[in-house]
Amino acid sequence: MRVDAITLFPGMIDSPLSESIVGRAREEGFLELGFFNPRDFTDDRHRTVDDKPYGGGTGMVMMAEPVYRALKKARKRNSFVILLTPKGRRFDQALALELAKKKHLIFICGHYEGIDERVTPLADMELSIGDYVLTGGEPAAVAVIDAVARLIPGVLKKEDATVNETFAGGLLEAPHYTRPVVWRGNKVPETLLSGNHKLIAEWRSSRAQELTAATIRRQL
Ligand code: 6GU
Repeated sequence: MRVDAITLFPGMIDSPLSESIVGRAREEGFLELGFFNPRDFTDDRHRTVDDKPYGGGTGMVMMAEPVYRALKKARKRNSFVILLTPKGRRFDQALALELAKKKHLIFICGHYEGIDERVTPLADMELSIGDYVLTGGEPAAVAVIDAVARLIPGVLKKEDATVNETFAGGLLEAPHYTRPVVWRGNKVPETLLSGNHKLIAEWRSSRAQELTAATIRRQL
């Protein structure tokens, strides 16, 4: 899959997505990540990308034209364009699965008070990662790209891929434990030490169901 981000601060996305599983997915060619900086699509000596809001008010607004030109450069025939904004549709696992089917995603990241409203129609979807306000779309792009990248076939090991189907089925996972058996007086559940694979599978299934029910109750 190819992903491009239109951002004034490419390092905010490139750096976190160079580590761990997604970093390896990029090295191995499962994910190609590119950047287009609106500042590179300006004509004036100061490379201006923002200006004061019409009607007054605090903060600055990103100008439409540099974003438009960057998008024009990034766009291919099969691109799906996502505008990151706190007023967008809430991101979830079901949408991650949909986005993982796309050949090319383009994320437009606003910064400051946002982007001139007239760029909104250029996007196929407005997306938010939750009901709080970030300094810009970049940390949201990181979260969305991470969630999508791990669903690309081959990115996770075979073992993990099944786990992932479980989550797609709407369940959270049972808790995990590793060595030592007793840590600061706290023992690993007996069933996990039993060596009885059928019993362990049943234990994990019921803990997953309890955890999912408790999480849904908490969110209501
Ligand atoms: Cl996509 N952008 C900003 N600036 N804040 C957010 C967000 C996006 N999603 C949640 N908060």
